Amino acid sequence: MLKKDWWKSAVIYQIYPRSFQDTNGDGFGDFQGIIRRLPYLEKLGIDCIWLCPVYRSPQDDNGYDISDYCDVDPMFGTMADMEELIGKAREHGIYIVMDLVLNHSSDEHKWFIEAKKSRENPYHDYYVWRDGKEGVLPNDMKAAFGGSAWEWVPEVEQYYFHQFSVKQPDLNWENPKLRQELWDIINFWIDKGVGGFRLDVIDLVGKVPDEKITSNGPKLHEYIKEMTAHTFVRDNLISVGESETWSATPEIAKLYSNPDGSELSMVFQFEHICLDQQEGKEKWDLAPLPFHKFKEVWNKWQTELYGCGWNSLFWDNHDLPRIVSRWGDEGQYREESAKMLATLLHGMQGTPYIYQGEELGMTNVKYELEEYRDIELFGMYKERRAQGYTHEELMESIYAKTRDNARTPMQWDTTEQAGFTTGKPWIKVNPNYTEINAAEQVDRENSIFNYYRKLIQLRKELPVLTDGKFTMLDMDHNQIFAYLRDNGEDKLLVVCNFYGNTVDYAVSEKAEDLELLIGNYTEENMQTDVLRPYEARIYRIR
Ligand code: TEU
Ligand code: CA
Repeated sequence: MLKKDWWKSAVIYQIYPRSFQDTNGDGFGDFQGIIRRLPYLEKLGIDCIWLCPVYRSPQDDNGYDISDYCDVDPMFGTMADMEELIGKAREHGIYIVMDLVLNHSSDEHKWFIEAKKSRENPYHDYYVWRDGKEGVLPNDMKAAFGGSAWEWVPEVEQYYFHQFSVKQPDLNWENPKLRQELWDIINFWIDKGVGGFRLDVIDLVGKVPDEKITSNGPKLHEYIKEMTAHTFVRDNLISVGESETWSATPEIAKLYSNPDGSELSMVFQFEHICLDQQEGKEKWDLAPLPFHKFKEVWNKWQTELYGCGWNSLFWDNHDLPRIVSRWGDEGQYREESAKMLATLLHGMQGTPYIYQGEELGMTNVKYELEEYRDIELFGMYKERRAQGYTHEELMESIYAKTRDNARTPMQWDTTEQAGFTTGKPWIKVNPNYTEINAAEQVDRENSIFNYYRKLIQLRKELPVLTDGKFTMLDMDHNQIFAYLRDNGEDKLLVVCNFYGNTVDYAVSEKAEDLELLIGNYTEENMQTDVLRPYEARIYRIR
C-alpha cells in the first residue's frame, strides 16, 4: 500500500506511447520503447508515468476509443510487454498511471456491438439511447469532433448519444451494472500493480442529454464517490480527473480533490490554458494572452485550493500546443523561455506534470494539411471551410493550436527520424530534431533537460515547495510573475520575467537575505534588480 498523499510531492511525466519510442520499425511507439527509455526518465527524476491509452482500440481517436479495457492494443505489444513495463518501471522507482476513458467506449466494443442489436439486449442500457424518427434528432447537441451528438441506429430505431466522434458512443452511468463493470476494470489494472489513473473527461459522466447537461451533472459526485470507494482507496492510488475547460471552478475542484479522500487526488482544470482565445469562442479563434488575467487565474487557484484541495500543474499535454512556442520564444530565447516557464510552474503548489519533450523545449510544427493526422483538426477544417473561412486562416489556427503539435515523435538524437523509429513514423518528425534532441541535452550541464532535473530535485529536497502557502507579489506588474511560498519554516521567492525584454524589478527589496537556489542564467553579470529576457530565479529567503 502506498503512503497516504504520496502524490502531493510527486512529479508526473506524460507519455504519448505512439510517439515516444518505436522498437520494431512499424513507425509507432511501443511498450518495449518505453522500457528502453526508463533510465532516461529515472535520470530526469520523475515518480510516475501517465500513459495515454494503450488498450485495444480501433484508434479512431488515438486510443481514446477503447474496444477492450482489459487488453492492450497489439500496436504497442502484448500484455506480457505491458506487465514487463509496469514491473521494470518499479525497478526504476516509477509508477505507471493508466489513462482511463470511462465516459465513452469504442463503437467496436463488444458491449456496443451487442447494445445495438435490439432494445432487449442486456447491453442495450450500457449506452445512452433516445427515441426519435430517422432525421428527427432528439435535440441539437453537437459532438466535439463535428456534427450532431446523436447517431441513428436503424436496428433499434433509436439514436445513441456521443459527445466525441461517432465511433465513441457515450456510456450510460445511470446503469448500476455498467458502473460495476467499470469498477471491475479499474481493479483489474490495480491488481497488475499500477500506481493510479488519469480519468478522461470524468466531469462528463453524469450527463443528462435531455436537459443538455454534459459536465457537472447532478449525480457526478455521487458516481465518483462510488467509484473511489470500490477502487482507488484500497492502495492509496493517485487518481486525476480531467475536467473540461469550461466546467471547473475552485468550488468544484474542492469537491473533486476533497482532502478526506472520498473523491479524487486532484483534477486538471484548464482555465489558465484557455486564455489565449477569443471570449466565448473556440480554441481556433486566436487571441493574445492577457497577462493580468493569467496572473489572476493562477492566484485564484493557488489560494482557493490551499488546505482544502489540490492542484495539478501543467502547461502541456497531448491535446495542447507546445508551451515554448505558445507563451515562450521558440527562436532566440528558446532555452531561456522554456526554463522560465518551468520555473514558474514548478515553484507553485500542486503536482507538476511534464509532457514528453517539454523537458527538451520541443516546439510546435508547421506542416502541410495532409501531413497532419488528428481527427479533431479535420473535423474543424471541414466545418469551417463550409462556413467560409479561407485555407490560410485555418492553417494559422492549426499551427497555433492543433493537438498534433504535441504528438510529433519524441526527439531522441540526430539520427534519421530523430531516433524514434527505423521505419516510417506515423506522423512526420519535427525537422528541428537535429538541434533539439535528448542526446544533445542529457549530458550538457545547462540544458533544459538538466534544468527540469534540478527543479524536480528541489521539490524532493524542499518540503516548502509541496506545502508552502502561495502569495502573489506585484499583481499589477505587466511583465513580472513573482510569488512567495511559505510553510512557516522555510520561505521561497520565485521571480520570472515573462517576456523577451530586460526589465528593472526590485528583487532585493523583497527580503534582506536572499540565497539563489536556481536560475536560468549564469550568475556571471547577474544584477539582482535587473531581469534579462525570460530570466527566472528561485531564492530562499533566510
Ligand atoms: O479530452 C477531452 C477534452 O477536454 C477535449 O474536448 C479537448 O478539449 C479536445 O482535445 C479539444 O482540443 C480528452 C482527451 O484528452 C482527448 O485526447 C480525447 O480526444 C477526448 O478526451 C475524448 O476521449
Ligand atoms: Ca512499434
